[in-house]
Amino acid sequence: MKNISKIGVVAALAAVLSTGVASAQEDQITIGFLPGVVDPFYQVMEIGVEAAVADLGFKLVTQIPPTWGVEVQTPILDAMVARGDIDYLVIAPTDKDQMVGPLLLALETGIKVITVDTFLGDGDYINGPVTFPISYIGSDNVEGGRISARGLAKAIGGTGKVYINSTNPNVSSVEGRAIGFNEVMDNEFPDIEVIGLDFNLDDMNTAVQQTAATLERVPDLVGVFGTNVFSAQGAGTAVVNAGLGGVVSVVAYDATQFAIEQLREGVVSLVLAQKPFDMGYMAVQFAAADAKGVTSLPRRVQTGFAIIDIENVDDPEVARFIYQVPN
Ligand code: T6T
Repeated sequence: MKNISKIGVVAALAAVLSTGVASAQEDQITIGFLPGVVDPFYQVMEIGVEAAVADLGFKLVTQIPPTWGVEVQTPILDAMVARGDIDYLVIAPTDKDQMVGPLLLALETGIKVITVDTFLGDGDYINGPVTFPISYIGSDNVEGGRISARGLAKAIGGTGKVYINSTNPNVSSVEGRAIGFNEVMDNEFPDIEVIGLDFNLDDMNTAVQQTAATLERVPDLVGVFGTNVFSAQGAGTAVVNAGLGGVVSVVAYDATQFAIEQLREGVVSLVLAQKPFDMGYMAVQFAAADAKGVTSLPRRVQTGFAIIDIENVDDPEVARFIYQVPN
């Protein structure tokens, strides 16, 4: 996969911003926003989308699936397409292969696609099997998995058994996190054993049960990697319920208030904050740029992380990336 230079991104955004006041043509642009599920991560992304839409004077149609999955997201997508007024769709595909077909149908009706947070195919929109989206704007999740592994390894002193709780197969984001995590554990920490991975289907209660079962089955477990909001919250809850807070260390992907509380309590040792506001805001800016005729938009933008631990959690420059959502 190609890395996009910062210069490329800045040039593209400058092209948008230099247009000044939104033109009449831009005013007519309607953005469809279809994230993966209701959760704090996508709520912050929605705030970013709304901010950019307001700044550019666009229209916005948002539909948020109540649960994760192709079977839920596809009919919502079809209904958005059937409206006939969406120009650009900002979507987090819930499966890297199965959402290709439904999105191609949307494309055929003239809707241009920008993927955020998750990608289609292998995410290489230049040379990969899927090239029709304008761009993928999101985290480098393999790298996020590597960061998580090093954080967990440090917390457990570089030795012992650890476990991964994740959401679904074939989702680029969480799949990448597990790949990066396993890669680092295999290559850098010979005394750490990854004993397995469970899929909780994006359900926190399932994550609690799975982690509790693993804690019983593997009494010498010392660490858990929760690959997203629900996985990490479920893992942390199970560890606390078992009275193992501070004994079994949890690394939490996604900076929810819950994860931060557990960091302060010593249950979680590291929280990886993604930048969902940036993903949402930039996706709408990319739509604006494309509509203006910009042809050199980066096909992939990595939005980066804030790595939060007990030492820096109160530093405003770090704390600003904790997901703040309206109650
Ligand atoms: O971790 C995020 C997102 O990046 C992932 O694709 C799905 O789960 C979350 O939305 C958190 O619940």
